[in-house]
Amino acid sequence: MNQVRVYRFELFIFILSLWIVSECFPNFKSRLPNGDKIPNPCVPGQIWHAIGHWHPVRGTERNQFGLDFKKAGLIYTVAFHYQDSDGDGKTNGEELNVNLTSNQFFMMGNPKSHPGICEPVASEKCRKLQQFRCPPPINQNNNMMRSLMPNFPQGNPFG
Ligand SMILES: [Ca+2]
Repeated sequence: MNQVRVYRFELFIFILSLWIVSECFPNFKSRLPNGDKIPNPCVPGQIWHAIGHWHPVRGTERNQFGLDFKKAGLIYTVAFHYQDSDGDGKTNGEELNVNLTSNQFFMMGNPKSHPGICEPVASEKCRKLQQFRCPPPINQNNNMMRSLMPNFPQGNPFG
């Protein structure tokens, strides 16, 4: 019976952690045009979910894009659109693939690059601009993903 309680508690903690992770970023992403499609500069084909941070899924330290967006009041403004947060020579609007016409923003397609991380990451220019190094790719064998998974007791908890 105690094993069932432990199992339920761990299941609750697991669901709670998933909810916290899912609730932290969608609001931030939804405030930016194309914010939910930012390409991962380290792993082609993957999405960088925590756009304003130095890690693709964790709310770690903010990158300059996240700091600038916070300074803009978490609103995609004209000034923020023309800002080059990561210093790579492309404006935030260019990287997000957003045009400004007649005071309206238009998404022109998928984002072209990450507006908070200078790319290509390993280039000499970007290494001078930022201390960023690519984190290990995320997959189910990754330790970070394992740390999010509950440690269920062995055996049948209902047996
Ligand atoms: Ca840029």
